[in-house]
Amino acid sequence: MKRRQILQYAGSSVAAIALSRCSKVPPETDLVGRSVSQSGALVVDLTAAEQTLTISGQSAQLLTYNHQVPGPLWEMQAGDTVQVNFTNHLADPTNLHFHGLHIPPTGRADNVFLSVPPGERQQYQFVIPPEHSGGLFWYHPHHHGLVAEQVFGGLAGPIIVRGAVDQIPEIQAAAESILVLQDFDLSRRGRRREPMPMFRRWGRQGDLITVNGDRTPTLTIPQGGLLRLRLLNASPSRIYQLRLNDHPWYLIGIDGGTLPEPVELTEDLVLAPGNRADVLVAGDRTPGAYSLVSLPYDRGISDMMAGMGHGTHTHRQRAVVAIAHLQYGETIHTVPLPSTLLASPVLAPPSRRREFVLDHGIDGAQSFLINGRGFAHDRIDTRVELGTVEEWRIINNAGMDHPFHLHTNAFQVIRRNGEPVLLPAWQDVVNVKAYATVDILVPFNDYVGKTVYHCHILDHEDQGMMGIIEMRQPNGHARDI
Ligand SMILES: [Cu+2]
Repeated sequence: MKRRQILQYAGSSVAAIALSRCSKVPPETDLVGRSVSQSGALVVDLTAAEQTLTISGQSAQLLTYNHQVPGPLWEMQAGDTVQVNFTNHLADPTNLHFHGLHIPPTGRADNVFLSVPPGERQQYQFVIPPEHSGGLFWYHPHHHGLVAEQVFGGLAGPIIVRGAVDQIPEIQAAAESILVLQDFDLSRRGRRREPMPMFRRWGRQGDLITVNGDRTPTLTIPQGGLLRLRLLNASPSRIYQLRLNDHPWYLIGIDGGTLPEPVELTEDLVLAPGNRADVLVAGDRTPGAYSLVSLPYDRGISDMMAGMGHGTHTHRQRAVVAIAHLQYGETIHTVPLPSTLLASPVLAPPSRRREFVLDHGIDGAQSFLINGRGFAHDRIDTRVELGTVEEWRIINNAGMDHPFHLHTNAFQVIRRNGEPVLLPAWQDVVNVKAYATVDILVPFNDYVGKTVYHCHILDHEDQGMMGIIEMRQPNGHARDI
């Protein structure tokens, strides 16, 4: 990857472009690999191919979108029409999932049941609803059985939807950086290493952590202004525990949703695979340099490995990794923290409650289970009616974290281990820690058809921790809980 490409997200300020008349914005705003919708439409070509490129200063043979890792940023407005002309130049079949977008799960939209064979093309097309939440989303392969391998090869790209949150004046005036976190396991010659069987089972991880395909970018906090950090965990298994040393930061949204008000992060920010975080850093402290670091997070794998005679974590897995350096820069625009953000829509009472029990079975292709069953293409596990709200209890009966992800409809996390969540966020991935329980409210709106819910440790998904949900028009039968 060229340096110019690496810098396309970090250090460049997307929102600051609009303020260029009064700011010191890097002149290069038309960035390589960034596509912005025009006149309500975004049309992009996207090709997946294996390629040798430079990542984090070393040569690596990776799986790329349009010859880069991560893939190009797509930026669109709520209400836009999107067309992706996709070509598969990989050696295996693949497809695309538009993670977090509230769009149809059928046809040529967010249809994970499509398969694009090697050498073939597939055109994807959908409309982002006008009321769609503004947020950071992403695209990645979702071909069952190959998902972990392809995402671990590098296939992931960020999507920005501009919506109501982006109209908040303070947010509009903030500088903005998008940070795509990935990890890789490369040989000295830059080849992707085959994961050890234990890592393939419990979730592959690599020691090389990259941010937008590079290592530890330097970001600028405008003095007296705001830096909006938008983080995406695009790793297949790694859970990041992030800390901004010696400087406050404020969460304004998780995944594709926005909180009612900024919340100071008094604990570390934990991002499971697929999670995003929208965070503000206010430049109101002593100007200086601050570091955003990733701390070791044990998702239960060390116990699993030790229990199976594979020892504990290696030294490198215990290391604290610098994700980004933040330094104060010139005042672009004096901007205070916004006091309020967006009110959360009020949900109807749930019409049905369900339980989803996550557990491990015996070794084999279907050893990760939901409600005792591994994934089957031809079985509908859950049927829901459009226009209803359901309350789901996700129960993790295993000694390892399982981040639960639902396609098409975001949900609100209302309880953890029976304790109410004070400021329920809208999210599409919720990490359910070992032996923990999480309750969520899911409104099923707008779209009928089949889609999936699954663990976002992608090896677990590939090994069966996924179910099919069918959303149908109401059949007229009332249901009590
Ligand atoms: Cu899992």
